[in-house]
Amino acid sequence: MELNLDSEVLKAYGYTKENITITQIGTGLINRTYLLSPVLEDKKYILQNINTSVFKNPLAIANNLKAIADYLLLNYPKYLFIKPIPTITGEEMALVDDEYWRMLPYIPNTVSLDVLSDPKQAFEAAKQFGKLSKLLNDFNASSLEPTIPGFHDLGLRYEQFTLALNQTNKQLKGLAKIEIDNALDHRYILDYYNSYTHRSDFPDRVMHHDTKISNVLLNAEAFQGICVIDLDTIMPGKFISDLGDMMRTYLCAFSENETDLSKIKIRLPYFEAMIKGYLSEMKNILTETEKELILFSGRYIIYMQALRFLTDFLNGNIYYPINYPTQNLDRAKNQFKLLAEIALNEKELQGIIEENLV
Ligand code: GN1
Ligand code: MG
Repeated sequence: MELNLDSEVLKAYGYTKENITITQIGTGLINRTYLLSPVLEDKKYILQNINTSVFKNPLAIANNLKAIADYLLLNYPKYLFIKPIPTITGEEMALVDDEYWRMLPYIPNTVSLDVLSDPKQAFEAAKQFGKLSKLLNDFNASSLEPTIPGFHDLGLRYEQFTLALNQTNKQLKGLAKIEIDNALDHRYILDYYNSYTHRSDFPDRVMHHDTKISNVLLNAEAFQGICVIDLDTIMPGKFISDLGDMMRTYLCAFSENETDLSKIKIRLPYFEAMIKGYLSEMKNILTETEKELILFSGRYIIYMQALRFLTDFLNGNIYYPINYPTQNLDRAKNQFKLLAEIALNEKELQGIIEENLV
């Protein structure tokens, strides 16, 4: 496939279109990602265009990653942290026609999965995200800049939803009636969240903030976790962000794009594996308050994602790319179903958590 990639971007890294093969990869909704295979090298690289309408301050990403990479190199030199490769003039990113690009090493013999097909994968992924937070436990999280201000601030997401509700038109409101009621009915999740945010043993930690399975590289044969990727949203946050997004994306066999809601079910063995993997790294780090909030983390993130999809639908789909007009509404429906499944399985899920905390 011939890609419309400006040769100036390649030039910034010392390549030309003649000495490199380029393929577009990845399934993320936000950034565009390419695999570069230089003809004369064994190594391959990942080239990513940073979506600056989402990441309005790309320098914050570069600064955060540099600070974390330096810290990890000093304290845990064996840990594989994928940091950007500088341009030939030593910049952290290439700026071409007002667009920011960065290049990363491609890690050979690894795979990135779009769906989980074995609980072991949930264990390995959760372990990797837990490990990153554990190694950064003594790193000063507040020294990092939020790369998207208020990204996982449920209060802000709720506010954005009510704003969209007041500004939207009758037709969209009519179509979304059930989901709007659902969003309002679940407001207690926000109240519960607010009752915890100022507790002193609910600290800000370094969070990845996008822990879906495709953001973990696994060994291609044994599916062992190798490292985490997609580091743009590494910033301070509460531990419920990472664990919650794993619950949102690992527990059901079908993604947020599934429209047959009868398929939205929770797989307990995946939950158990995920909890075991995460706690294998974080059990001795989490505070008592955090331990209380393990199951809540799923509710918090699933509700927030439902609000975000619904808000975007009411706003006329300005954030998430869609394939058909009601896709964001369908995604919201899907997330509300998942939220209901958490409630339905609460006892079993809490039981698994408690078994693994002893
Ligand atoms: C976005 O682009 P992707 O898929 O990595 C979003 C996440 C959402 C996710 C839902 C920066 O992530 O917060 O959970 O879509 N990232 C941003 O699919 O908004
Ligand atoms: Mg992402």
